[in-house]
Amino acid sequence: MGCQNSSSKEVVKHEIIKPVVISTWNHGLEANIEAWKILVNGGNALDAVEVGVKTAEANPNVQTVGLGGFPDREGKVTLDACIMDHHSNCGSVAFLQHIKHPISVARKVMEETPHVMLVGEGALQFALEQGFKKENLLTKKSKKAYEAWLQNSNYKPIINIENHDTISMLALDENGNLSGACTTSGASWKMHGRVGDSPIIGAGLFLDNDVGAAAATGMGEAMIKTAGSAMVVELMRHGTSPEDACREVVERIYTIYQNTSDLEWLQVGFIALNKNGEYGSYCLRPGFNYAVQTKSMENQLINGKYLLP
Ligand code: SD4
Repeated sequence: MGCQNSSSKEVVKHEIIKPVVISTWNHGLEANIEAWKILVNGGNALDAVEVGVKTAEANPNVQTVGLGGFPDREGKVTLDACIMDHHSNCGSVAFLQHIKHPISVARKVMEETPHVMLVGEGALQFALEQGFKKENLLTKKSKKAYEAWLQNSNYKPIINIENHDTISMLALDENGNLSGACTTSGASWKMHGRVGDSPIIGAGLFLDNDVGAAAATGMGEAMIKTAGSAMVVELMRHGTSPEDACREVVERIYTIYQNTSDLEWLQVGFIALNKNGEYGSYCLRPGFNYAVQTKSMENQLINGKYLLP
């Protein structure tokens, strides 16, 4: 009898759209192109996100990621990155100097060590042991910008400009597996030693292969205070759509900051991708965009919906 009851229930099956890749900001377009080459040939999401975000790390004109990143207030380029795969394996580096591809060091932390996170000198030592090359990441262009900033030494981020450009990427591969990557030189002119959300699993990036993935950009302190990316995934677990899940966490951040002076310059944005290949985004203020490519849609930029006018 019980069988009859259950068989009479309509089973709603979602068509799963895959592969899909989604990444933050304009440079997400170029990153998606490289990731897509892997995804469309049946490659895995982990390789796709690593290769994808490396384009921004290597590009000296992207001044908030990798080579050419804006330095901290002491003139040092310090990088944060993390990566996570469909088995919930993850690796992370923070406050890493002199290495152009922190995302690849993060992957090595994941694959070659019993740990999740290495920071500072220890992360650099590990990278060198793994064969990464020590380089000067402070380009002439970023040095000039730093010297101009030194004139006033005013630490007041400009929305969507100075804190613009962390690359976070999420991918769902042909096998239905998710991975994510996040890499940045962090908030420009930050205090020496400051670490943002980008290398922190749960804040800048999180995924659960049964549910979906989420990643962030913007003022990292806000994502850390809310465990932002983990919360987006948790909301999706309970059936919330990717966009609504991102919006709910942005609203929580707004609630925390609404009566503070920091609100004036605060920007945060999330991207999310669920197991069915549905994606979405939400940010605090206009100006945030992200790039998406799916099997049925060409690589393109989409403006994030926002909370405040
Ligand atoms: C940070 N979340 O270090 C990074 C900055 C960022 O787009 O995302 N910029 O706080």
